[in-house]
Amino acid sequence: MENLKALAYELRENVIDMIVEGKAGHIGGDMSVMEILTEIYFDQMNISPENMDDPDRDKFIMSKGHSVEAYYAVLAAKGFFDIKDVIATFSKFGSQFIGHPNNKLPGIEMNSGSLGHGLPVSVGMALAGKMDKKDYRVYTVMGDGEVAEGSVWEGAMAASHYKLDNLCAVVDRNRLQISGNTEDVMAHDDLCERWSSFGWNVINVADGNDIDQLKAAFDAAKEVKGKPTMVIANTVKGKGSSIMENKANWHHKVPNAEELAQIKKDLAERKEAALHG
Ligand SMILES: Cc1ncc(C[n+]2csc(CCOP(=O)(O)OP(=O)(O)O)c2C)c(N)n1
Ligand SMILES: [Mg+2]
Repeated sequence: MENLKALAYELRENVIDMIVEGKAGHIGGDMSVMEILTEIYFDQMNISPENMDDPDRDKFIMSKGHSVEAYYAVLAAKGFFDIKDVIATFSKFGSQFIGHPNNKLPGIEMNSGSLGHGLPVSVGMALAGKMDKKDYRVYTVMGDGEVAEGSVWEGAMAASHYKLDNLCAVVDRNRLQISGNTEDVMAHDDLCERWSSFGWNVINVADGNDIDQLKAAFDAAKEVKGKPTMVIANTVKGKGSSIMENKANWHHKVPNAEELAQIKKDLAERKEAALHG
């Protein structure tokens, strides 16, 4: 599907099916991150099942690993595995599609889910790329609750110290984490200033669920020399259905029959609007 806006809604439908079938899932963060992953995988990165052994291909780390359902949907759409297998087995005993990313699956570079580790590992990969004189880029996506982890800031320091302009990190700035509003749990509303004071080029994306705005940010990041780029993507947790949007209790939740009907209807309408808008 060439229309990435519509694709992001179709992938959300896959996520809902996974979560309902598997009776588990971090639904809110899956919904907020979908355009970020779609734009990175379908427009920015040089990566496919065919080129995984190419030392020059781009690399991606899903640091907010609890949003694995969104990650599975995107990887399946890229051809790494069959979405039917994911939906049928997600989170079930014996399934390879477990509740956090694991690197035994094709396309997945790093086990994640313990928050705060994706950026430091991405820094290592980007530094290795510089040392080996490779042209690949490294992308990673963190949650806005996740950036309270101390290891994130060690990675931030190292990335600017080593001038890693081949590294592009994203914060899925949905303003909610597991227990509520990020500003109540660990305030960081000056997120842009913090990252720029750590020596990063910072791009604030006003609507982080807008493919066009994300594209402009990632395209601009590629032109920046001597600094890593942080894309702060201002998203909506639960994006796609008003019953989930901006609601902390949808961080991890399985919709009941009534909620499911509403979510499916809303997603289908938004997909239709994206197709014809
Ligand atoms: C080190 C660590 N501490 C705690 C958790 C439990 N946990 C899972 S998701 C989550 C909230 C994350 O919030 P955020 O980063 O904002 O993610 P999003 O809103 O995108 O779902 C927490 C605390 C974890 N996975 N890892
Ligand atoms: Mg969050």
